[in-house]
Amino acid sequence: MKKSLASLLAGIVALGSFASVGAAAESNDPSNSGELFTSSSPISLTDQAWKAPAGANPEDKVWGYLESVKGNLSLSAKDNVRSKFQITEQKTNVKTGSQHYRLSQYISGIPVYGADQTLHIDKSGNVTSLLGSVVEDVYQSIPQPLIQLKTISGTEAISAATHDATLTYGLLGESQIAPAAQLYYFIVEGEPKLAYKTEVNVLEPEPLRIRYFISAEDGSVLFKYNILEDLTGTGTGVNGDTKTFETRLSGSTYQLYDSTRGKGIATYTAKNRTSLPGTLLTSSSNVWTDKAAVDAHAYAEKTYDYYLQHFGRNSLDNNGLQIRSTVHYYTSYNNAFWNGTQIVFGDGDGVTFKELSGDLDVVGHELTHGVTENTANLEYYGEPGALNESFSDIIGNSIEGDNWLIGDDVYTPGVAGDALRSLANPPLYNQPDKYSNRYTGTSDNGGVHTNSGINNKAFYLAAQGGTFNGVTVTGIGREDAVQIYYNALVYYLTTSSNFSAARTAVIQSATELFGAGSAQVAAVTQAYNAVGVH
Ligand code: ASN
Ligand code: ZN
Ligand code: CA
Repeated sequence: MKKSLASLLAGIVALGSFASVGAAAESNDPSNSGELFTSSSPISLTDQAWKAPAGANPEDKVWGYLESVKGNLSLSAKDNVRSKFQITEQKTNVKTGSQHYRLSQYISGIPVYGADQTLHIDKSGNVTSLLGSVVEDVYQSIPQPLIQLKTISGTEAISAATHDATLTYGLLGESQIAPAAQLYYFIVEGEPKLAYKTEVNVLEPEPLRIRYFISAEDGSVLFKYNILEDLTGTGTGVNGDTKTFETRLSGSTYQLYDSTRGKGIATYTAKNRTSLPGTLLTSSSNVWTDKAAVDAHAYAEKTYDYYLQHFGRNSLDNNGLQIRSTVHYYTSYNNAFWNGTQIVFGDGDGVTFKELSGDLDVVGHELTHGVTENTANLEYYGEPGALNESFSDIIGNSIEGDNWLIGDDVYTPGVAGDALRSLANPPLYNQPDKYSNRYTGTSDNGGVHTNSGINNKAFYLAAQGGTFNGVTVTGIGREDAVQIYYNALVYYLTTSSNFSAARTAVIQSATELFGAGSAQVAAVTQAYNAVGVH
């Protein structure tokens, strides 16, 4: 059951106007609900005709004034205002000498949700205005026994909310605010109900701040909405470029969390330590200054979008898997990695690397490890390991799509034009570009970051074309090539695939996508011939 907040609060009347709560209340979008309590008519009771009896203290004035305007508050002559309202706050503005009161309407000692007021006494001691909302007269004739219908305790209401959120979002993490439940009269479609207001506030499985109104009669959910708002943040990345990305507002705190893609994209900081995922990044403004975090977040979004737009893939598992990144891992850490559940970025030592999230092909590389794990699951050792690395390079580099280099945007900040690896010319960075030159030792899991150059070169030749080792390849362009390689990774390759199996897989994939006699099949066949993989 889901009712609009408009209908829920329809029984509440703005002071003076006695009209409905206003245009904002028409909206079914719960994120607009904040307007409900500020959209009441302008100051309504500003008549200063009432004069306080001589010697009355300020609180007496509050009650005396309310008594005098009872008719405007939908109270009957026999009602005692002291039993219908309570003063909840009193503050004096030292600059003006005015006293400001906050009140709430009560029925049988229980506050009415949304029916609160402010009352103002100027420095001369005159009541100047009363603003806010009260419930209509008809709702005040609540049968006394309503409170007797209460069968649910506050603790049970909290459990009911937790249960409901768990059904929607899965197992919830630790509460960020100690759960509490307050009992109110809550107007549901004109009917006063006894309800608890409570909140589910967790960061896991995703940042949630859901406000619940739980029936005190039977524990059912009368109304709920997520207080968190989706917004677009801006920030400057590692290389000084300004960009936008999706964030969330929780209360007055912005979170580096994008709820608009799959099951979310969340960016954390390890605060230069090593526990993961660390702390969800937050900011008091939606302009973000943590450059490494800005890039990790924005590039995770770009990677998600690329997979969706180019391959129709919904995140790493094709089921919206939440993408988590942690920046500022350890100190001066010169690497980035996929740990089986999330990606992690070091800040670099400033000489070999700057913050590693500052390069889209690095982010795309690490996230592609997550795709591989969910598809071919190529063993991260020996030839399958080198293929695993190569597919991360190929797709990561194609997401950025501006050159054939890996890591050029974050590698050796003091040296211009170099990179970690090159798909076009692997030997430039000490990788083989043909099978006969492969590394056969045991370091780096049997050279996974070395022998990847062979498959990288085959991809490059298929895409770009060229004559290599006496073999001429007519290039088919990066887009066709990456479609073929992605399709091979997802459908053809297996845990133990070696280079020869990759050749077969890529040719079969090209045949599936473009046909047996196609230029694409010719290109990938010639490309593997050129790098000596048969
Ligand atoms: N950055 C490296 C990679 O993703 C980390 C590693 O050695 N696995 O390949
Ligand atoms: Zn890798
Ligand atoms: Ca790059």
